[in-house]
Amino acid sequence: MRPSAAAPPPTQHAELLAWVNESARMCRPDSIHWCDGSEEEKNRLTRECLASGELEELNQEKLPGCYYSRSDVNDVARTEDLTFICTRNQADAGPTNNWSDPQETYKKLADIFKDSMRGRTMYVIPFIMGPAGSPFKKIGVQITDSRYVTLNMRIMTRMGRIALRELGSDGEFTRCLHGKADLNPKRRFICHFPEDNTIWSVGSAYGGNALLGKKCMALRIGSYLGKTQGWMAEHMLIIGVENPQGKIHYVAAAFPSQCGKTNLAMLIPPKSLPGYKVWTLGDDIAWLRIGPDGRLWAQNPEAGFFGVAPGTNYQTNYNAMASVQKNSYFTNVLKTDEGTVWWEGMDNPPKHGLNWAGKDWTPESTDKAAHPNARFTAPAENCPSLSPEWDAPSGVPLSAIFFGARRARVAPLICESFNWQHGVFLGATMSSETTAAATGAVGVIRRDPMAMLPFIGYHVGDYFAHWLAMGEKLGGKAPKIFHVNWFRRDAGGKFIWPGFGENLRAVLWAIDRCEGKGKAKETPMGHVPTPDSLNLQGLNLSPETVDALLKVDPKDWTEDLADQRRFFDKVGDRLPEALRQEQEAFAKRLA
Ligand code: GTP
Ligand code: SPV
Ligand code: MN
Repeated sequence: MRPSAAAPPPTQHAELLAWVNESARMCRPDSIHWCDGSEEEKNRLTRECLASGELEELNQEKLPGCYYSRSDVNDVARTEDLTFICTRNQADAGPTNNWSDPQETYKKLADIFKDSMRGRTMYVIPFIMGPAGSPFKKIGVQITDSRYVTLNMRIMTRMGRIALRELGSDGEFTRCLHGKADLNPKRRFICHFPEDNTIWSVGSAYGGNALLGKKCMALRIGSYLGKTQGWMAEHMLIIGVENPQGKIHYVAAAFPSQCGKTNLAMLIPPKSLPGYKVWTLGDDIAWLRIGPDGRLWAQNPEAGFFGVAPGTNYQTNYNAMASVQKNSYFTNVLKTDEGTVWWEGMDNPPKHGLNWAGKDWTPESTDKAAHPNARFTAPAENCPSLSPEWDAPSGVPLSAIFFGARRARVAPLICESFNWQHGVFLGATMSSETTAAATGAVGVIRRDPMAMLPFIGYHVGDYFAHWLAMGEKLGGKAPKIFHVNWFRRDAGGKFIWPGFGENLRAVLWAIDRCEGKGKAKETPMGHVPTPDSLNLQGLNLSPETVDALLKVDPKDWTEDLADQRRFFDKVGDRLPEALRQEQEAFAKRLA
């Protein structure tokens, strides 16, 4: 018998105990384990995962503490079509979310959860989103029958005893119930009950569907709590940009999934920009609050990185590569014969390995080595560029907010909004090409307001209104808002901007603008840099390319405007009037 099976629950929290018991009566696990977050617990779970095949050991000399996992082939990305916001009133979920009735949904999912943990252990994972003691932090408790999920939660959140201590005997927590069930996509549902502070997720073990602290709690439930409590939960990285004189500006940036957040978060300045340094504070989620000084402060609620593997290498993202050299998990990449990992975009492919689907792979194979959404899970503390402020209880004050899209055409490299309200308009009308982070077609342009389309836990119109209301409160202390696009292509389909470390050049222009410097040209979309105001030293871009990068073509934007209007019509009568007015003003400037 396992020692933990008989251990008494390590909490007096009556509501928590009742909920765990109730969940156990439904799911019928063989045993219940309350996670304490200890090394001993990690080692035991790892041994069990190795025995069951949930994890495979990697070469412990080259990658100490690293393990490999292959997911079910049908369980490799977020499933937005199976993700629901379950509010009592259907209208409150808004036109961009799938909705289902809370009572019916609890019943439908209870049927799937019923007896689903027989033969398995139920892990109870108390966790904190945010540093212990921080005014930003929120507590969640995840129940899961997946050891892989438990081990990943251990990296992505502050979990175990520390969270129970913070919770006390009557603290509030988000109930996060997760079960693998049979991993059948037909019986897979990711359901949020914002009015009950509850998440039920069943049938998937994939990151965004199963590590419930992340997208489900920190964004969908978080955005709802933020709306009611006066703060914001956003799909944003956070960086500190230090200039050669040692002055640091903090910037948060919202880009859709697989559109460059982790890369910008870990940016290494190019050699031709000596003396600059970028500090990493977060790579996916930011919680934003107005501080006592009236400025907007940001904090990363997570404790690790769940990053995209393909495309990551020592040139494009040195800091990510350095972060995954120890105590990390790799999911759906290629495992080489010597027990290391490989994926598309890394140099020197191995002669042979087993690919993400477990098939023999050689460089001649037509199959992918790694799934396009293959991921690594790495502790934040592994990152060489991690900011000393990353877990500061109060967060960091923002100078600028970026909205960034992946667009082959139309959107310029960088554009500064005229003011907060216009910046909210730029965010609200963002569109971007879809990626492999979610199931469905890749490369299709879709409206993705604030990079939050799949993550807003309530009505999108109310969400826009909340952004505007936050701006009112911030007044003159609001960060400046910019729109960026690293992904413009030429007629042959090649990226015309080198991207990655070179993106710092656009960031530095934005910081210049925050300091009242930096020349700009007014366009219908906002202020774009004059070619001479961007530091392009050492880049070898032709003047034509620079023009193409900074171009705001009224013809292209008039086409885009038609689609924007359709989107605003879809938002319906909860669309703030101010955004309609911004749209009309934009139309006038274009004409
Ligand atoms: P999620 O974790 O899904 O939210 O993604 P993310 O926004 O953190 O994106 P990430 O930084 O992981 O980048 C996604 C893909 O885009 C990777 O394959 C990167 O190599 C690639 N990428 C990132 N930045 C750039 C860039 O500036 N230019 C180009 N061309 N590709 C980039
Ligand atoms: C994303 O899809 O935006 C991710 C990965 O960051 S997941 O955690 O699966 O949402
Ligand atoms: Mn993300």
